Amino acid sequence: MTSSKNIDAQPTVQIEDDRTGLGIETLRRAIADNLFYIQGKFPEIATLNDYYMALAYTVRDRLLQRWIATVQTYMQPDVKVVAYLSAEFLEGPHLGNNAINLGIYDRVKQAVIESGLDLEALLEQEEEPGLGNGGLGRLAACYMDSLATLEIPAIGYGIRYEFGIFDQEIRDGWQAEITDKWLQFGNPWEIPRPESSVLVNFAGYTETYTDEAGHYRVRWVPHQVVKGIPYDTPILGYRVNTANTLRLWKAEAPESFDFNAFNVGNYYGAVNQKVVSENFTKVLYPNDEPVQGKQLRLGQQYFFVSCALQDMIRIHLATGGDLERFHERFAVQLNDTHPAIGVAELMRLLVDEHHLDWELAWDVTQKTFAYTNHTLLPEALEKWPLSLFGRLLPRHLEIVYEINRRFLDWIRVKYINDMGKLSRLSLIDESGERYVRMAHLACIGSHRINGVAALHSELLEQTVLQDFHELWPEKIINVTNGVTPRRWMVLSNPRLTDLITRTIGDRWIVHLEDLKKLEAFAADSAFRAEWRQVKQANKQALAQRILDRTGIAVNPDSMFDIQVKRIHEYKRQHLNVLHIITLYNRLKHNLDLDMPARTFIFGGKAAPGYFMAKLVIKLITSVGDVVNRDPDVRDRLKVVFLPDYNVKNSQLVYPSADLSEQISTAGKEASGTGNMKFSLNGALTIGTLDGANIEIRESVGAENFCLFGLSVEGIAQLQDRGYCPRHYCDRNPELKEAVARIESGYFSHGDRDLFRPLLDKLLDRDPYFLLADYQSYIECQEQVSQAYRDAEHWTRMSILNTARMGKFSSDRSIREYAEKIWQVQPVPVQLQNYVQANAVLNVR
Ligand code: 26Q
Repeated sequence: MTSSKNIDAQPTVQIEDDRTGLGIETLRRAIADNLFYIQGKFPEIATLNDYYMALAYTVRDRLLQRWIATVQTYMQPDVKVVAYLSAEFLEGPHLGNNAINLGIYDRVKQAVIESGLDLEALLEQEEEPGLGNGGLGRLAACYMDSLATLEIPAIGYGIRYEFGIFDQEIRDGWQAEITDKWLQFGNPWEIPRPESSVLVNFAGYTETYTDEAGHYRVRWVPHQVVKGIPYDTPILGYRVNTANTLRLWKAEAPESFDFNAFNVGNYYGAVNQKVVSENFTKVLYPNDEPVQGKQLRLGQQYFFVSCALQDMIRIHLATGGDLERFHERFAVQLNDTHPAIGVAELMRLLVDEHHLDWELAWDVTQKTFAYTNHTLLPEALEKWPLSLFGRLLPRHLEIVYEINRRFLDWIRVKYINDMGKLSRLSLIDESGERYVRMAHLACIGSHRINGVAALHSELLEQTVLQDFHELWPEKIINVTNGVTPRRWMVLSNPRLTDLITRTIGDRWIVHLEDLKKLEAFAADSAFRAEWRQVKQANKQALAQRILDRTGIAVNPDSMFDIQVKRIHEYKRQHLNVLHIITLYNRLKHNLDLDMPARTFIFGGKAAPGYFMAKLVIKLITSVGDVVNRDPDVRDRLKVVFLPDYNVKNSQLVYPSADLSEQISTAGKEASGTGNMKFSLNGALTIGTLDGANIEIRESVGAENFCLFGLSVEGIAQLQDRGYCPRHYCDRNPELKEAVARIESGYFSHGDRDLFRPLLDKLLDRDPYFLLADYQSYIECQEQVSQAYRDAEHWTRMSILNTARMGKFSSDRSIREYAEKIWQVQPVPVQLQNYVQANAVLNVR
């Protein structure tokens, strides 16, 4: 040991700990160390994936002290915690995001270089957890990021699907689905917590009994018991100590249940039981609307919701809480109706398991839950056949009946003799086969209901939730969706991030309204030139990716006109195709036509059973095959379908768009969030008055937004007058020609039947009003082309789009939820020095 005199004489040299130190050399050493001790590899035989894992563990190590300090902080009984219940969390890759939020991205990059590697290549290795279908799942992920960044105590509860959303390949122009094996090389971001497992019951029957105190009670005798094991992933906030937990549940068989007690001697039966149990978390349903009558789906929902509520009750009791005050400890948000069974489950836990009185339990339940609605489409409202529901969850059906009985008793008094009201408000749909209406359960069991954009919330009040709105005029509110600028700008658009930060500083990353300061620079031609250079570089990167993935060479000087989202008829990808064919026809008629070159880029998955959506993909690829090869077109049009649109790919897409297609039928898209990501990254929007488009247009200014199409009212009027799509076709020569081009087999090697179902539907019914909006869309696209010719003007509009998108940060959304719904406050986390603490432990 050196003498104390000696230490005092030397300048202090901070020796960095290998697991927490943030210096470049320490990071480099830690990567080498993890390669050896975790992957069990040395450089000569290590794969790129080994290095990715070594780096991921290096970054994870640096999260852990924050994570543990956060969990400790939330153990304080007076801390109120948000529990975000969602059947989907579409997180996307973690490595880059964590490095950014930790503030070590550049040092990590350098350490990787000094290890003889390339960070881009390592980031590319990460398999993204695709545990969601689209907007709803991605929103949950953005909200987790904002909750942590705002230092709001939160836990995300969901399902650890073994197979997430399928990978998409395009074969012969059609979608093919490939199983998503995201866990095959291990997941460095999760930690299993088997010690916190819980049991979940299914099926069987209920019986009544009288307890020792003489109370009449109900006991559920299940036919099946499944064990839920939590897997935790830290969600770090931006430059704060808060690392909240995403707790996803995996289903397993409880060994003791079958192997010992029940199935003695029946080894194969027990093994089968294990397989059956694990099914609950095997695979994500790849539909973004309900599939009728799939018992396993209801089982998944109940499984994770029961795990979550049991977990919360355990935490509450373990930290000295009292169940009468459960709602003061947890604010539970229902992400759509998928977790709505939680209302009945909390009642069951409070009444049956913890012996609270019904009235008290109901009061606690209503104060605990709030419900977010994400759709107006009547076919997308979740309902479960009563028989199926009662078979799987016999006790919950009784509880639903009891909630309904009490609720309808009250309605009967309130609206005397109004049978319509009763049947419309009832938890049970009795118009034909009987169903449990999950939205009604969510509405009745919650103290707040919210829509996800201003128009959507208004329409909720006027349509699907009209009776509830009359009943509780204060209960429905709006919280417009938002997106996290950390992933959707800082991580995915480093060039623009750098330009903006050099110009206005970096406060905008956590106060997005600061982007307003860019407005002044829209008039600065040097700034505009830099802005254009950034867009150009981003387009080159996407062009390279398109070449790699599709073999199609696109020109980065052409306008990148992009539509990426799930494939749905209401989103109208085929309206975009009608525009492409119209331009193609014009070119064929006039080979010298002067028009700015466009590259049309599509991306998105179709639900595997959604025939029409799959046909739309085939139409896009077929039109592309013809147009891209036609020498007459001379590179003025290119059509690309980018396969396997997911979070990772999308991070290359948003920054490189010139034009964002948000063209859903008015009244159908609840909000949209891709629309926000595009505009934030400086794309102009061509869009309808739908969802959040309306608010985006208000924010960026009508002069910087390309509006077309019928409004909700216009659609309703047309509907009432009697909409005849065929008339629109007959009276519009360009539309007629476009349709005829498809009909003739021009895009299908002469096969006139291939696209017949699509054309028939458009001409006979056209439920999404493509033909009614066609002319308006074409004229609007004409103006877009004209505007694009003036690069300076276009750049000005692009800058103003970014500058005025401050409202659409998910930080703003989360602040609104915190204030108007959850009543929660930020709780900053103090870092403790665990390295020192551990040293003390070692001595002991
Ligand atoms: C339900 C029951 C059974 C099987 C599947 C489902 C299911 C799964 C996913 C139903 C719906 C979804 C997803 C819906 C969704 O993503 N909605 C979108 O939510 C976004 C976030 O609020 C909005 O921006 C979009 O407008 C909305 O379409």
